Amino acid sequence: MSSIIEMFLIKIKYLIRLTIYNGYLINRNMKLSLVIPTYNEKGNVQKLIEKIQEEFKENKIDGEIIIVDDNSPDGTGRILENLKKKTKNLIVVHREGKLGLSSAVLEGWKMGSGEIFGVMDADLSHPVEKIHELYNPIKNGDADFTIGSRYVKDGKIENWNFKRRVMSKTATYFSRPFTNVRDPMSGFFMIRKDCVNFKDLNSKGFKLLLEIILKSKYKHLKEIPITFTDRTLGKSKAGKSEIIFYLENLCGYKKYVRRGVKEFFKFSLVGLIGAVINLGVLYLLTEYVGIYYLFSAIVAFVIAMTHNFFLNKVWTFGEEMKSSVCKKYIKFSVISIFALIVNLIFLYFFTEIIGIYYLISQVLAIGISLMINFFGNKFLTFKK
Ligand SMILES: Nc1nc2c(ncn2[C@@H]2O[C@H](COP(=O)(O)OP(=O)(O)O)[C@@H](O)[C@H]2O)c(=O)[nH]1
Ligand SMILES: [Mg+2]
Repeated sequence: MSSIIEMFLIKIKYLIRLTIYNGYLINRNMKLSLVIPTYNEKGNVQKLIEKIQEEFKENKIDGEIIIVDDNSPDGTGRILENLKKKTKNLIVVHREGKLGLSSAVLEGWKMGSGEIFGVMDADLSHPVEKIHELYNPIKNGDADFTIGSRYVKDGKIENWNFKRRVMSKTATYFSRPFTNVRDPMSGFFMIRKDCVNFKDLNSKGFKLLLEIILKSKYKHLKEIPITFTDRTLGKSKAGKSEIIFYLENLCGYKKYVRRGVKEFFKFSLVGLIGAVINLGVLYLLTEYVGIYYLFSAIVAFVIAMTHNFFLNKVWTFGEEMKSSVCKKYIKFSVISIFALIVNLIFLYFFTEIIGIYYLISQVLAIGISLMINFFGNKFLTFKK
């Protein structure tokens, strides 16, 4: 009886909290502080600001535009000062020199008085008419982080040359160990201010979004498809130093590597040690104990597999040493033997049917059986 009352009270509390929380999010017209970093964008800023104002008006967005200019030699700063006189929701921050895109965005946000922080490029590459699609889900409480994404369904890139496409895709692949966000390289995103952990952000160069994805406290992230169009005026500032900054940033993200990726590396390492044990035992039993080599091979396989099982249980998947050993050991053995059979089938197929040199075939076959072994054991033997 008391547990029914307890459940009832928990439900009531939950409903009250939900009403207060949603009421707070939906009824208030949340203000947007949209930061735009500029460096030599004199041909673009005026048109961009006009388009943003239209978008704000059409969609009833309470928004301010914060432009952070790094003393652009082309005079962007002067144009902005003139525009400021006519535009009441425009804030212009002048910095003394080219200090980088990420730091410009962070400095702009510090000036913002909104509850939602946003960022977009000045060169009209990001579709201004999508601002409300990023803003509304946060305002309505359906998301606390939205990203204008080129790499989700219906997202596109127009007019980028082959080199730019390859560079962007490669940078995105490098981010995969850390996040499953499809476009963590985007420069067009919005986030609820209270999710951002300012003191932890120290990204250098262009790629602030990835750092925010890794270091912020958010629950619902949404990627909104956008069409990114290459600039028609001015030049890109993305250069070699941005690549170096990006790699430097990645080196600092070690502790943010996704659990599945860590598990895969540990599992592979355990397999490698297991292979050495297998060969060692085979050699010792055959040469020193004098057992027939095919029997030694069976004993070696069982010893290596047992080693792999316990090390994976405790180290790779973080389980207690003694919990349900028997059942799991049987599952692990079945999957390992199945993976071994698949390995042999592919070794035969690649060597005999396709005609690949047998050692190269074996490398490919090991790759396939490793996948079967890892995913089979992760989801069947050691599932959480
Ligand atoms: N304030 C500031 N803005 C920058 C800097 N580097 C680039 N930007 C701006 O950041 C945005 C993206 O830069 P862009 O050159 O278009 O990069 P791309 O789109 O990757 O080719 C544009 O609005 C640039 O004007 C910088 O060092 N400081
Ligand atoms: Mg650009």
